[in-house]
Amino acid sequence: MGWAERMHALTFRFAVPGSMRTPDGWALEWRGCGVMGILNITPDSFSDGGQHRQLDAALAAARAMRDSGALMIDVGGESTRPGAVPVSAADELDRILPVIRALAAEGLLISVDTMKAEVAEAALRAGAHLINDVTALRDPAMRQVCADAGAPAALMHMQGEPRTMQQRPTYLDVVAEVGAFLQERASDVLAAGVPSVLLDPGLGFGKTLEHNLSLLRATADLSSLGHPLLVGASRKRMIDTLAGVPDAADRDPGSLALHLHAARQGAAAVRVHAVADHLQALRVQAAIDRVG
Ligand code: HH2
Repeated sequence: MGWAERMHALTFRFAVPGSMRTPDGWALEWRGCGVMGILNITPDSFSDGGQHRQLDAALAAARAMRDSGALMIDVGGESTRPGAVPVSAADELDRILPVIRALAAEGLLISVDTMKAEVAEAALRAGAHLINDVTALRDPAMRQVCADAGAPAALMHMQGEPRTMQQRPTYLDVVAEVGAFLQERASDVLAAGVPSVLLDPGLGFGKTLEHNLSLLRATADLSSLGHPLLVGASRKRMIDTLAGVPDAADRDPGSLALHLHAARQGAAAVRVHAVADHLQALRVQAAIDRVG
């Protein structure tokens, strides 16, 4: 079976848009590589910072992603770019809650990009369905929030912390270390009662260009760890390093190249800014690669 026919699933303990009832809860299933649309409600995100501060602008962007065929929308209220300044839980919630409430009322599938248990709990209560945590639920309170709500989590690998992570990333074997970390986190989180997980190698999070390329080349292995793999290369600095594109907003062609590679190697989803462009390219690539 080719990548475009491969089925992926996340399980929830509550009904979410597009899910089916199963004996243990609800399952969201999709075929091929889904697209998670990025919606940052921040002044300082490296690519779309400041664009969605008005509620109307945020909702219009999310609806356009949904209409293009996004699997889910990833709402974030705190930038994790290298050197980002942390924000309080109260400020993060002020930014994201109105957006989550409005999108949930419109039936969109919503993930929330946060590192804070307090934010995750309030976001799930406001109608979000999944938590995307770049610290992989290492905070026991985060695990508890997801387990209590019956919400899945995206677990991302990061070496160090956002403020300093790009200073001197070092690994003996980046693919083995990231793979082992993701497996260990998945076991821990599932044992705590979280219903299902996405795994994410965390491109650019405490990684040099060579580390990122090694991980991308190993997408097929990382996609075989027993959980759907999420890959996020959208507009990241590695594209500037590889192709000389200093302005993040101009990096969609490079993002597409990296994400098509990831999709063809079995990634279950890609986290992207340019949702319509990605769906167009994925559909064309799927047609070429379809077997039988
Ligand atoms: N990358 C960013 C943020 N969250 N989550 C996952 N699971 N994987 C990623 O690769 C990832 C992530 C950074 O990108 P962005 O949200 O565009 O920028 P910022 O952190 O500056 O808001």
